[in-house]
Amino acid sequence: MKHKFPNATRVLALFFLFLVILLTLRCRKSEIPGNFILIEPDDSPEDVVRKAAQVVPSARQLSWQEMEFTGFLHFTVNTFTDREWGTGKEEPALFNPVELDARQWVRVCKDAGMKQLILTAKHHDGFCLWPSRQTEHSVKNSPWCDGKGDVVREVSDACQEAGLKFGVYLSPWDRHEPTYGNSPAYNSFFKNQLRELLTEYGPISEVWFDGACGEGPDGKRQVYDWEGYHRLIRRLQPQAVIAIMGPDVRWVGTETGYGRETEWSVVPILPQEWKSLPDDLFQHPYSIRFIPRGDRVEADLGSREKLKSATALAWYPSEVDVSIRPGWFYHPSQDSQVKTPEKLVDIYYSSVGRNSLLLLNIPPDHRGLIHENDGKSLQGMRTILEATFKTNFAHLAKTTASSEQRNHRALNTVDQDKDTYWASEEAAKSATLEFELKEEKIFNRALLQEYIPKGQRIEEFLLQAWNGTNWETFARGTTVGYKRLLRFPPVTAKKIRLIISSSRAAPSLSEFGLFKSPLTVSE
Ligand code: FUL
Ligand code: CA
Repeated sequence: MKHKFPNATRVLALFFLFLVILLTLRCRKSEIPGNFILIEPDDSPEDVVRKAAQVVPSARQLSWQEMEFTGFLHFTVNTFTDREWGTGKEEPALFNPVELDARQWVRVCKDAGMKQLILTAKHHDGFCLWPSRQTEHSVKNSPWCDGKGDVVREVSDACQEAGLKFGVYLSPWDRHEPTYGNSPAYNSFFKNQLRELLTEYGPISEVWFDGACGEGPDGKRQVYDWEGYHRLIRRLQPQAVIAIMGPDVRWVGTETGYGRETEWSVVPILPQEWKSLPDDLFQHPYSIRFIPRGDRVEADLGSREKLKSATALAWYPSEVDVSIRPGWFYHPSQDSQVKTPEKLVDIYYSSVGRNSLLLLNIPPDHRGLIHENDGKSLQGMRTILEATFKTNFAHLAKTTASSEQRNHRALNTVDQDKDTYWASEEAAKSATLEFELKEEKIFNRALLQEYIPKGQRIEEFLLQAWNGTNWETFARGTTVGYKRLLRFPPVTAKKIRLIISSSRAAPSLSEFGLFKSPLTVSE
């Protein structure tokens, strides 16, 4: 009798606990924001747009995006043979960068503002910049450091010392390896190489896979085990993004340095590109494995029109890869064709300023140093960008919005902290923000940043200045995303307003800025 009451309470408590667990499990898939979402056959076009606005970056995608500007280092036997693609028949003895100084590479790139370096550990010719145990075709059979050198080690150590992240490019296409074309044997060879890189060089933040798949000996075709490669990376370096032939980072579609004016980070995924898996190693929070097939090069990837026929959507942000020289590898004949600081700045606005990450290639020369001309151009680029962005005239401007949420006030857009943001009321699909500067200023650049941990929403906006009688439009744009930079002829004003005329869901903005560039050109 004595225990009856407590027992009943216990049963009741257990029942409620069970109910809570059940409800949490039921809600999980629809309520946890993730970077992949399925479109159901009965979803209306409005449902699809609403769903697109719910897709958010994974933690690894977010920290990748926040780097903004990173570097590529193309270096191998090609540097000594003056080629872009090696044949695989090069003698390792060719590789002898007698003055190699990875700290110089890192210094030059860090001074330019880069936050990560990706090294070609193995390009298509198969020569390994580290003493791989899987092949003899590597630095260990070169005269450099008497065969005891390791370029991957030098660069990863130098990056770690300088506080830069480190990534690897490992070409699946291998023109040297005899097993290439014998799919199972080569896949296991490739995974063993990948395992060496992922376990012996500290943290790896990006793995860059090119999709090239040339013929093997006797015309045999190699079938890559992408799922196996991805699985290995997720297990050994879970924080690393897998780029291009991977689910985290998308190739922008050109090698010119110019991204799309309208760049959606949420794009449709084809039915043959994804499947459900019993674990969630790949795509949070659904157990989805997504392997891109082919390049996405069209001008429009993610508009409402494109969403209409989608069966699944993923957060799949774009990376703009481009070389500072015409070639990816160093060629002495191109010493006078290094891109100018102005050209690099133009590329910066057209990549970082268009919701992409800039991956700029700086190929070390045959001495094993970054050439003086490349260093000079990078310095010049840095000087212009620093001069432009050092003073934000909108900082602490008096800011009002057509609507705002209590914890996400309009003034959060001018506090120079990208982690605080303004959010309009939930039902809004458009909004106006007004900024009153402390005094009249002349500016020719503007910055907008959406708060992407809540998704990408803005579809169209314009910027206006008060001329004493009217609001005059001086700039307009479509998507914003992580970062949008605009260039326009100088405007003199004290009051500026941003009209977000179309948005997929309640618009939000983490930062707004107005700047004056010393460059006279507006392009
Ligand atoms: C391409 C390669 O074929 C080039 O040589 C270079 O590595 C570039 C970044 O990717 O597809
Ligand atoms: Ca802010």
